[in-house]
Amino acid sequence: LFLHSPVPLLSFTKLPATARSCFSHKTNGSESRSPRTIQCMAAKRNSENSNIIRRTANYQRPIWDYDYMQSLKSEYVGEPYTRRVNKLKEEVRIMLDKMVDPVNKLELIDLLQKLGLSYHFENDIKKLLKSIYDNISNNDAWNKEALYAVALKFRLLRQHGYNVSQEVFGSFVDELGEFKAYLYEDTKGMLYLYEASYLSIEGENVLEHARDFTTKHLEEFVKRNKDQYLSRVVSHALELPLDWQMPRLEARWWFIDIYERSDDMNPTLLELAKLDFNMVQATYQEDLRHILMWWRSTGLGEKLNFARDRLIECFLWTVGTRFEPQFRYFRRMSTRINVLITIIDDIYDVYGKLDELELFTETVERWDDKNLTEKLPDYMKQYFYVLNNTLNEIALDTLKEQGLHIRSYLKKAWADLCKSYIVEARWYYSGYTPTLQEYNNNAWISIAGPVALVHYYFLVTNPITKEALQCLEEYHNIIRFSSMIFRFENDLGTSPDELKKGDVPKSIQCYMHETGASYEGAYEYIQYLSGITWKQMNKVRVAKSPFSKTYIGIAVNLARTAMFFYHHGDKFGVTNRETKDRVLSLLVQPFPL
Ligand code: 0FV
Ligand code: MN
Ligand code: MN
Ligand code: MN
Ligand code: MN
Repeated sequence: LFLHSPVPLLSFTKLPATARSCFSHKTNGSESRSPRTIQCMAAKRNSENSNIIRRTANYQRPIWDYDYMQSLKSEYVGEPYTRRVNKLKEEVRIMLDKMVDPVNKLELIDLLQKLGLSYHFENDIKKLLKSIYDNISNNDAWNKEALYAVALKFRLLRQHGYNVSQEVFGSFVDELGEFKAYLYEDTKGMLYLYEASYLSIEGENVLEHARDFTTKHLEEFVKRNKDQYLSRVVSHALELPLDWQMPRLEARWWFIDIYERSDDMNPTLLELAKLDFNMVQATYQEDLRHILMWWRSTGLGEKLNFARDRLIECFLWTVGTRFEPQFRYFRRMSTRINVLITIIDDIYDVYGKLDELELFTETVERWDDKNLTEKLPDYMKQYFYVLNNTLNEIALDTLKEQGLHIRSYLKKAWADLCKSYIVEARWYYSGYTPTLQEYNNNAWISIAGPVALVHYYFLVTNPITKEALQCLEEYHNIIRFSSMIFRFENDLGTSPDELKKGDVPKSIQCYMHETGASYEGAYEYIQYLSGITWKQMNKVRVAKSPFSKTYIGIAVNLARTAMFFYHHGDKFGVTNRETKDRVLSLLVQPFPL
């Protein structure tokens, strides 16, 4: 299905002049070319061994003017705004307290989540969901409720880590397990059941079945009711279900495009959503100033100009994983990690020669071995120094705050990453195509989810526990599944261009090679594997865990952010289209109040 949100977000042409100036005016040849045509070019480099042929992906230059991005300064900071937000929050809390019917309360919580406001009401929400879960054995009450109410309850409970059973849908299915026919006319029920089905766990047949037929009925509904309000909500959901959406983007979509026009729009909520959005955006602009200062200080932008310079996009990724304003430290540091990952990936996939890559891998494995470090070619040396400094800074912060030495955990994660990269590089240089299984066993590490999530853990966790450290080191299933989804989605979005520039065969190509499937068939199969992995991750989300809700949320959001960046192509490598609009609306432009 290729429905897109019917009302586009702010488009570039409609922006005021000031907003336009945030784009870099520096151009090079690659910008005038179609961004999808990535050409395989041989570049010559003068070095010890002159005339080395290197690949270059000819990536677009950054589209953002970093001076402009660094100068962004929102007016939405300080007393009067905080006071107003607090007053509105109080009103919402009173609203929630006054509600008698638990279903109304759940609808309000759902709305608060969609509008990106639920982080203000965490305790209230926790208490309410706990009391609902504790009363779950009271099946009679569930049996009397409408489909949408049961589906909503089911989804919210699972989203918050409660392992509620699919049996709650028992009263809606007949003896054969078919949903009863009268339900097909209930579009709201169908929609809520559809969204609930994305919280399902492997083997939950009722929900699997529900996903198929709700999709079918909702597609028909959209066809029949093109212009309706509900139909816009439904097509948005069909495009990407709620639980797969990157939260901050979803919030912006809900209050700008949808909630304002809803019949039961509540002005207090709408005002809070908009004001809070602008205030949170102000903290992003502060984050950006820090990150840009760091980036300039590294000198990597000039030195490694063959690699993707995607600072702003890496920050957008970070906002995708934890958007709430209090996670400043996480955002500033994790963006650095994302940037460093992007560069090293290009060194291995594009620019580096095999012997350099072997040397770099060994250097990272041994880390403090000066003999190796000194042998690195200049471009790698500078990168490695920056990497080392960044890790030391994070390790020092944790040492100061918690008295713990975490450097070995960070180094090991980078060693694992580089070892997975070198496996791919060797495959590439020997022209080998692995089986899908062989590829997957390596690719969930080479996507960099594990290395990212190991760092993210330390950036948001205090106190760090022994048990969690153990699970982190073994790459707990929440890390594995999130990374696998990231990998599958990345392959779906990036492998066409990767093949053109010269890269190892990715999952689609391995599967084609192994089974003789067509491109379309293989594409569908990898999509299917991504879907299965979501179900496996859903199981982990509701299991007992050594990790905090904050951290589990980050792992899930990493997969959601991958869904955004790679759904219908590569929005990370190619950023002058949809990604540009999203950066503008989430990071640059306050919502006019
Ligand atoms: C790798 O892209 C890359 F740069 C990513 C995934 C962005 C970094 C962001 C985070 C780690 C959050 P590419 O498609 O080149 O990756 P592969 O693994 O296919 O080379
Ligand atoms: Mn789609
Ligand atoms: Mn790559
Ligand atoms: Mn790679
Ligand atoms: Mn890729």
